[in-house]
Amino acid sequence: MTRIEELARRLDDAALNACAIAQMDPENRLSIEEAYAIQAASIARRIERGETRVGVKMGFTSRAKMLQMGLSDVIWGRLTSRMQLEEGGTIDFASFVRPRVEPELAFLLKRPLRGNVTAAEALAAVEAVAPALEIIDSRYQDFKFTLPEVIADNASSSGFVIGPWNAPSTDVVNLGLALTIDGRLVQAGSTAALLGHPLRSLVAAARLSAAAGEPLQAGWIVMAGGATPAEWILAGQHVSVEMQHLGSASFHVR
Ligand code: 0L1
Ligand code: MG
Repeated sequence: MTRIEELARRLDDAALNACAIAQMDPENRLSIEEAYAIQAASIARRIERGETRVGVKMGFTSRAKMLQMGLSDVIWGRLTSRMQLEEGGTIDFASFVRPRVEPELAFLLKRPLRGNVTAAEALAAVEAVAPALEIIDSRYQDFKFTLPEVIADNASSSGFVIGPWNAPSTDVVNLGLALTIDGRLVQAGSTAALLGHPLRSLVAAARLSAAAGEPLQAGWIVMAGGATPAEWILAGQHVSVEMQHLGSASFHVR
């Protein structure tokens, strides 16, 4: 087993068993390329277990967060079938290390999208848009990680819930949204937080996935990124996002 495969195995086991692991690279020696190779190898293990690839998640899509992390680009992760949770369904708190939730916008693609595309080309590939929730769950102890470590850890992605699909003609540039937990407003924001325009996130997804040799496919979902800071979630809670014009998505935590 190569070092990349060994690190991928550690992360895969941590996600599978909801058991945190120590940082693998506290001195920040892993390159970004190695980090994505570890991510790819850990997702390959899931595919070997029968999961299918269903799309891409974008991370650090708010300019403020990017600057805070000293980044000049977004990061991305891979979505698999097992990560998609039923809308309005129940998730098991014990199946996560220490989960958080963020409100997102999701795109469904009707045709492949690869490389350097314009916003108009990206929009022309969109079948539908939906309000969504991403469950993020860093597999590292005490939620401490470097940038390569979080990339290797599939950009902390753990699950996602998609609300109703809407026509792609819906203007998504500045939709108000409210994240509530047990009916209490915990975050309010706008889809404009996503790189100033959510389509920029889809354009970045097309560029980064193609560069990795895995161009976006028809039928794939692209989670465009968190529109507000993430919130911790606990067993017993009901989590919901309501997005202007698009509807809502929710789940319970058992
Ligand atoms: O924006 C994202 O979805 C990436 C989150 C990765 C960092 C974290 O675990 O908060
Ligand atoms: Mg996210």
